[in-house]
Parts: sequence; C-alpha cells; structure tokens
Amino acid sequence: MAERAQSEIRKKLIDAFTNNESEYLSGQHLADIAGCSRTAVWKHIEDLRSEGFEFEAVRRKGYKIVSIPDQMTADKINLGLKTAFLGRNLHYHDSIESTQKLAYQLAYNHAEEGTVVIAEEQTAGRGRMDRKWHSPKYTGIWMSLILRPKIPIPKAPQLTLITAVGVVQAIEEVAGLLPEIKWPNDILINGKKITGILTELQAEADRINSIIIGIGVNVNTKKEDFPEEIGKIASSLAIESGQAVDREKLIRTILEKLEKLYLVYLEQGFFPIKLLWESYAVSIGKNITARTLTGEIKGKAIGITEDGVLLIEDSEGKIHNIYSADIRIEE
Ligand code: BT5
Repeated sequence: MAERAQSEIRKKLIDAFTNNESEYLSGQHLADIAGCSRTAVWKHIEDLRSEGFEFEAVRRKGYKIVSIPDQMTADKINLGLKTAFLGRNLHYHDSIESTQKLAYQLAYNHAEEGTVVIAEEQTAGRGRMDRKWHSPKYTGIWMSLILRPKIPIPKAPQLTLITAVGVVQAIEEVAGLLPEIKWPNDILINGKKITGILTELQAEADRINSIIIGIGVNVNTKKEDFPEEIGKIASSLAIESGQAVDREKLIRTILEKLEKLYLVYLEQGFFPIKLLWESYAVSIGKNITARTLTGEIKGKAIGITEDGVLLIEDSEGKIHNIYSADIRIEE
C-alpha cells in the first residue's frame, strides 16, 4: 500500500514536470500537486536523479526538468527484429541483479535457445572471475543470451570470439565507429573498453547443456558517470562518436549479426569466423603481457588457434598456448 502511494506521488511529480517543461516548479507547489511534504518531494527528486532524470535547481524558483531517461521497452526492441530465433523470447527488466544470473536460471529450467535477458540496470553486474561490471541505468546494453550448440566443451571459448565479431559489426553499422577486439573478450575504441563479454557454461560430463553469453556495452554513458577507476580505462559509444546512439537499434543489430555468424559457425566451423576475428584484432603482431592464473607470460601475440586459443611467442622462440588471461599490449 505504502509503495503504491509512493509510486502515485512519483507519477504526479513526473507529470507535473513533463507538462511544464520550460518552467521552474517550487517545492511547495510540487508538494501541493503530489499531496506530500516538501521533504518528500526533495527525496523523490533525488531518487529520480539517480535513475537518469536531470533537473536544474535554482534557489527560490524551484526545479525544472532538463531531460528524462532514454527508457527502452521490450516492444520497441522487438520492432523490426529480423532474427529467426535470437531474441524471439525476450525478458526485459527495469532493474535486476545480473542478466547473467537470470539467464542461467532460465537455461536451467529449459528456456529455448535464443532466449535473451535485457535489463536497464544491473545492481550486481559481473565480469570474469567475479569482478564487478558497472551497469548504470538507461545508459548501456546489459544482456545475456542462451545458446545450445552441440559442440565439445573445449570449443566453448569460440563463442566469446564469435560474439565479439558480431558486436563489432553492429557497432560499425549503427554508430559508425571502428572498434577493435582485444583477446579474448574486450572491445576497445581508441584503446578504451566499450564492451565486455562473459561466456559461461552449463555442462555435464562431456556435454554442453547451454552457453550463457553476457554482453555489456557502454552506449550513452557520460564521462562523469564512470567511477574514477573505470573512467581511466573505459569509454562509451556516445563519448567516442559525440552523439547519442539508439540502444534498441543496436540491440537488434547485435542479435541479427550474431545469429548470422552463429549459423555460419554451426554449418562451416570456426575458420570463417577466425578470419573475421583476426581482421578486427588489436593484439595480434604486438608485444603483449598475458597475466594468467599461474603467472605472467611476455612475448609477441602471433595469432589464435582453431579453438580460439591465443598463441604467444616468447623471446626464446617458444610458443605458449593461452587459454584464459588478461592481456596488456606493450607497444
Ligand atoms: C568482462 O569481464 O569484461 C565481462 C563483462 C560482462 C558484462 C555483462 S553485462 C550483461 C551480463 N550480466 C552480467 O552480470 N555480466 C554480463 P572482465 O574482462 O573481467 O572485465 C571486468 C573489468 O572491467 C572490471 O574489473 C573493471 O576494471 C572493468 N569494468 C567494469 N565495468 C566496466 C564498464 N561498464 N565498462 C568498461 N570497463 C568496465
């Protein structure tokens, strides 16, 4: 009941602001309209701010709305989606702990291949090895896809590379930017991270039940919205292109590109994807340091294998197979 009353107050406040876009509304006036105290008005405005609404506050005049968040809907995402199965079963959430977690549960409960989970915000978004993934509201694409390819378990990392190619192609088409892939799961523009991919498996003995692919894209994030630490290494499509990018269109394009690549992969194997991947790769031919769970390996990245494993040649000419690591490019 209390929650409902709160959401009614909120709706009245939003209506008051959007019906008087160019005017300042005083705290008292807003309190009268919404039927609450001025302190409650202030608190609601702070909540709305944290969700992406922007207000200008001027002493003695009150508040004026500057912009409302760019919210998606499942219907708008679906509008004109040209895939056969990817995204046909779409779960859209305003706020969720992690799309990866929900997709995992759905896959466990036999969700069909191609099921997609999308959220406007993740409160516990994660990267590899339980690192945090910053997923603020209305600014990015936070989504997880369920695939059920009949492939041997060691080939699963190939799905990360297939996904990276699909996302790069979609960013090129929709935002007109030219991203690069840093093995295995980062997409960079001007050396800064725009996208991270997280591939997780549900498998038993030697059989894959499902692969959950998590994709995080910083789309319309502003510079000041990144926490300091992440801001040093990350960027967004809007920062790099200088204009806002349509998230729904980008989601559709990612799903379309990815479905095409996935079907090519199932039919022809990894080789055609490998060629595409190498054409976008930033690290190949460069001196790199790979930090693995067991230590650091320095050398020249000479390519990837048929299974998507990174090959590094060290200063003594020895070739190392890298299955999982964080890469630093040295030149
Ligand atoms: C990744 O891990 O890059 C995989 C990220 C996958 C996120 C998606 S969003 C949808 C789905 N649901 C989830 O909960 N996750 C997936 P990793 O390579 O471990 O990189 C993580 C590191 O990237 C962090 O330790 C930070 O340094 C940095 N980071 C965190 N948030 C970032 C952001 N929004 N943009 C760029 N870098 C970020």
